[in-house]
Amino acid sequence: MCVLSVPILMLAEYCLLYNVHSESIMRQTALFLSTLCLLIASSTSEESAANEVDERGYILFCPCMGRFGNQMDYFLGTLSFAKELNRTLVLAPWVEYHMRQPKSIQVPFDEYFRVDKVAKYHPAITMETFMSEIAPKIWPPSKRISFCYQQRQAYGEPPTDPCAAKNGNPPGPFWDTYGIDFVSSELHSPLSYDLWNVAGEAERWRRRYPPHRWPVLAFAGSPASYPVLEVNAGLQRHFQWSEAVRERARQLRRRLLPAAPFVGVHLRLGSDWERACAHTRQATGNMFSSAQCLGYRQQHGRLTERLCYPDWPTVARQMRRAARHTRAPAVYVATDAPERLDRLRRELRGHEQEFELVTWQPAEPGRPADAHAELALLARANLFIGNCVSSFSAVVFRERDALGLPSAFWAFPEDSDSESESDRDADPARRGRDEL
Ligand code: GFB
Repeated sequence: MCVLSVPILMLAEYCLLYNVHSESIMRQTALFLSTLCLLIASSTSEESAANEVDERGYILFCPCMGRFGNQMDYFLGTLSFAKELNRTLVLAPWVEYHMRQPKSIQVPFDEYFRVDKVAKYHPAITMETFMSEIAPKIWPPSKRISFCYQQRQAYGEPPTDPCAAKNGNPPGPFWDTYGIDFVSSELHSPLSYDLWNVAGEAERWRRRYPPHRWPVLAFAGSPASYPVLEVNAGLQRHFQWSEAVRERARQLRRRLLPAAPFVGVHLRLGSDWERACAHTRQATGNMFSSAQCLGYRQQHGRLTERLCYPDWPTVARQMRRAARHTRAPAVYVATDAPERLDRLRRELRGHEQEFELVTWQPAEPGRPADAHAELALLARANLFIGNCVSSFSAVVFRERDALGLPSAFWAFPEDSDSESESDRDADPARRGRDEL
């Protein structure tokens, strides 16, 4: 029972004793105290949910591959994996690489996303909560075993540490951030992470690793596929930006895009991307996130270099169309290589009066572009044009898809040039909700 019931009773007694007849004062004070009581009770139950050991067990993982977009794909797959195995998901930190920092930086999950929204779908706690509240009870250093499908340590070396969970950067710094060392490895093959296409696989996992004997399954990597499986792409709706990211996106919008509506675009232009796109010439299937427009069976088209690295006339043409259709006075361009935008400005020469081209401008000089604020901003544009192959664009596309907002891709469909300029990229009936 709430401790505040005592003051509530005392208040009633006081009223009787001193003959206080003001019912409204009494009622209001009692109401205030009982609301406080409820609030305390609910926050204590949330805390205790995080403190209480889940008998169904836990899944830990390291999103040790790629940058934000890649990691997002792994998070979606891992959330689904945890749900299928019915274990609490320990939300790993995001792994980042900062200039002049030799080791990866681990950013707590909740700096970018709300834990409560994920946990509403499936039990989830952050790595920080797990290590401070749960690990001391069920995961002593002597029981820390890393899981991997098969031997990861270079062949030929004595298999003392087959999963090699802490070899290199980011795996070493990742686990070190939480003071985790592994005493041994567990190779779980032939059990795979694909619980959706292999019948009975989830049940086999549960039988081989029952939670009472294996309370924690700590994966050296992510128990998920890249790119994300079609069946798991919709889970993006459970990843809602933290209030801090939303506020930074709002500020960005207030500062740079005061007039609504606006078109948001992602141009992946860096030299790493240029090199990656050259591989499309030999590719036969999908590459990175290209299934988001081509379809998982490439039923909507085929992969081309132009889809991956669109030419400037195509970009300029699609931007102009989008601005016209949405009647947007501005197009916000998010890019990893702003120095390459001069080429776009040249391409748009003569059309400057049609819309304003807006890009990242730091609030303080020298601050690098805030990728998460840009993603949150793009997610709420009236129309979004992204790079079909990039997993960074895919984060925006999935979030908008969940909200029913329209998106298009550069140079897609392949024959889009042959269509009239007036009708294709934006469907006014699906015009975006204009809010952040
Ligand atoms: O997110 P990501 O996995 O997407 O990696 P791709 C690209 C990273 O570049 C992002 C930065 O996480 C950001 O840090 N970046 C890209 C941007 N575009 C923008 C932008 O518009 N604004 C800001 N602020 N930052 C893949 C990699 O990238 O590229 C693969 O994940 C590989 O591992 C491949 O390196 C070549 O799928 O686009």
